[in-house]
Amino acid sequence: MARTKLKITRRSFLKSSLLGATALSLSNCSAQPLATVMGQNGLRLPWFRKGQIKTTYNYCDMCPWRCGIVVKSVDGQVYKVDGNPADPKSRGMLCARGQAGPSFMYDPDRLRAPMIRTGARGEGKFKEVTWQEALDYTAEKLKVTGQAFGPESVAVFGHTSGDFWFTDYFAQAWGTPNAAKPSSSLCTSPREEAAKLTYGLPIGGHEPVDWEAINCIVLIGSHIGEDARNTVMQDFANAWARGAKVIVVDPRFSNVAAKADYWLPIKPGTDTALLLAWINVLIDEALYDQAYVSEWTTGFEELAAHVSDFTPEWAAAITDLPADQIRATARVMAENLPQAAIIPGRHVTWYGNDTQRMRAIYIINALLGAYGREGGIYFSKSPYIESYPHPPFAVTGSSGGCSAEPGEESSELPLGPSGKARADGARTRFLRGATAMQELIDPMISGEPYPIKALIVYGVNLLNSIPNPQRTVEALKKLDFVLAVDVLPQEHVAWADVVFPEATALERYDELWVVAHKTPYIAMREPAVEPLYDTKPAWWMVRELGLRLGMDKYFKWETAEEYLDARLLSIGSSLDKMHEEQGIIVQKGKAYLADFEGESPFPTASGKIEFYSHELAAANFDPIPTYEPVDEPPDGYFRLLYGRHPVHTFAKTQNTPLLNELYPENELWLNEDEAARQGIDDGAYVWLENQDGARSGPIKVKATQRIRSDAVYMVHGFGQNAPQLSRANGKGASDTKLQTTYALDPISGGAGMRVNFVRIVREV
Ligand code: MGD
Ligand code: MGD
Ligand code: SF4
Repeated sequence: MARTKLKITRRSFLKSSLLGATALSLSNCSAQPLATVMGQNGLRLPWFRKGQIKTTYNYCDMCPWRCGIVVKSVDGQVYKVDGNPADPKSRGMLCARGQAGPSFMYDPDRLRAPMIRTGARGEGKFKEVTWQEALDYTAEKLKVTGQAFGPESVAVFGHTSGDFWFTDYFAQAWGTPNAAKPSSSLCTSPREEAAKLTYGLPIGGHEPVDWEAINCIVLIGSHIGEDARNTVMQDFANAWARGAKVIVVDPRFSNVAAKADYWLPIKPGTDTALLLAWINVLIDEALYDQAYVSEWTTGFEELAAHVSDFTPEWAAAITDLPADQIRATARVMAENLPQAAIIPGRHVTWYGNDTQRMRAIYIINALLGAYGREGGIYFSKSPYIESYPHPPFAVTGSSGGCSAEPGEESSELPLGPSGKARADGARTRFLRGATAMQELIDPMISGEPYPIKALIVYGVNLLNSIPNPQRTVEALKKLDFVLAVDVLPQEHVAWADVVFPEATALERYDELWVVAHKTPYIAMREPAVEPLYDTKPAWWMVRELGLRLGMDKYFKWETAEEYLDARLLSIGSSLDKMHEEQGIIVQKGKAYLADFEGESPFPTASGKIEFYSHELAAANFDPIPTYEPVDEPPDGYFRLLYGRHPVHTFAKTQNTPLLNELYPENELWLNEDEAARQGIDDGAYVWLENQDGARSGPIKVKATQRIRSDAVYMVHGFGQNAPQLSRANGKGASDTKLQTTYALDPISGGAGMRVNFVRIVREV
């Protein structure tokens, strides 16, 4: 198929709108057909006058927040994406990245046809083949690997919203417990594990903050505004405009710190000390919600004794924050209880002791009486819908992650049909229902505890998402077989034996998006246009592989429509009906304590929020959070911090034409005084070298007072080494490549990534 050269820019978008207005006025003053008049004037018809507008419903795949969208296309071309007003998450609004969905889809660098490797691994040399050849070849490789080493020797890594088909459906039907999502152990696993340990419920994909009535918002390393989740920004802005107090704890003066009543520029890695001191103040000054604590919590006496020495003065010496500011902020929270809460962060794998930090956060929220109270943290409920009625899978248990919803997770450790647990099992103590992705790399290299010989990578940016990519490359060299399923020729694709090019979210049906929420809801994805080039959806790929691998009993459905209709029938709906109802089904929630009519909403062993965890004590972990110091940067080095940019998602959108135009390369935030001390000008290019000698590409310095002098900061996702990505290749520096080490959180299996240090190098 011919290359589609469509360049969409803000200017051309505005121009097309203006052309629309011109066309309307021209059409009024002429008897000739509009297209003719416009042609005579050197103008083109605006998209919405080109033909019949087709409307389809979908959920945005430009980041894991997955806002409901309405897609407008004409004659097989997508022109516009709007927020779906019926969707409780987008409420008719979108962020810049969501608006750029069509730009992502029409990226001319997209993968176009299935490919089989011809050169050496990593060389990126492939031949285009038919789907038949690619599928037969892949099925044969998987069959041989499974027969020789057992089904668990195939690992499946998956992310983006189509990952269900590979990471959940295919992996479980095939029988491997080694299926993992980066959104678990590289992102949310400490907050999920801490939540289950403390109050018995996971947080789930949608953080249950009761934004409408909250009066005091505390953000710890959550940079709303740069973390540009659409409605979270709107919710925050509304609460702020209502006058809610805002406390931001961040070593960097983030965008949201600029809106705060209190900015606490904490020394990186010392947050647990601050949290313990806040607990100390709340208890010592009897500021906590005493009725709530006595009714709904256990272990208060132990907690009070534990924190008695952790005074603001004690924490001040550790955190670099003034003791009176620590005291003052604790009092502000208490003045607003129970409409006060520390927002559960999202990317919380920081220093390796992250579950304990998250537990300290939840303990404070409980002292404030926030759980199940209006303006605090509500209870999410999963919507009711049946699974597709397939025979029991060979492995049960979810691979977890940002998108795992409460009620869908299994508390059992998944076992393969050969009785082997997942290969990371020995290394993590709890991590229920999820696998630590980064811990599966070692078995690929060492063969211990048993060999992993083949890897399926679906929608994971393998070399830009997992710390220590140098080790991942070593694993890629050792594996017998690698299948990459992606839409773009990302860096890791060059290491695959077979490449399956996927149709993007706007071109395919997908599993329903089932969201635990205050108002539980289900969203649909239907294609707006036919897939471009020779691309196919994941559901089709797994079915074709399944049939070739003798897994017919799981693939009785022939099309995604058939599969989805079977699920929707269980709630009296169908794809057609959902389409008529704007693509969304909303159910009734159970958000507050009052909705439980005296029953405990906390499914812990005690039925209460557990300040003291007997489960942790039994496993020889601290039953109440303690502060553990982290390593200091060596002389001449800075701690490497990283985060989001509002117009980019992880390492996936740097090549998207519209977004690349807005922010083409990242910058190094360096304290202005440090820059002056080292004689580095604002805007100069430097290189970074980490504690293990790993080097970055050149990065432009942003000399600023907005960051502490012991740390530097960059936006994640840049510095990619992927020659086929014509816009992103080699632009900016990669935080991942400077993360040659991580600190494993022994409770959640999370990979703490903020334990790397860099020094500035002036020449290559
Ligand atoms: P992305 O870079 O978005 O991140 O980890 P990833 O999900 O790996 O990679 C998405 C991949 O999916 C890309 O290769 C993209 O081309 C591909 N893709 C996009 N759309 C589709 C599709 O429709 N189908 C298919 N098959 N592929 C598609 C995210 C993870 O990274 C997370 S959740 C967090 S919070 C961590 N953040 C983070 C960080 O901030 N810094 C560092 N250094 N590492 C991090 N790792 C974690
Ligand atoms: P990070 O981006 O890692 O996580 O968003 P967040 O959960 O907000 O946040 C980094 C912030 O933590 C920075 O401001 C940094 O200065 C601060 N920080 C660093 N070290 C410390 C420390 O020791 N203590 C404290 N208190 N603060 C520290 C991630 C979230 O973003 C996720 S997980 C997803 S899935 C979404 N991804 C995403 C995206 O890719 N792009 C955009 N634009 N928005 C996104 N929103 C979501
Ligand atoms: Fe899409 Fe933006 Fe919503 Fe993420 S926050 S799902 S990118 S519109």
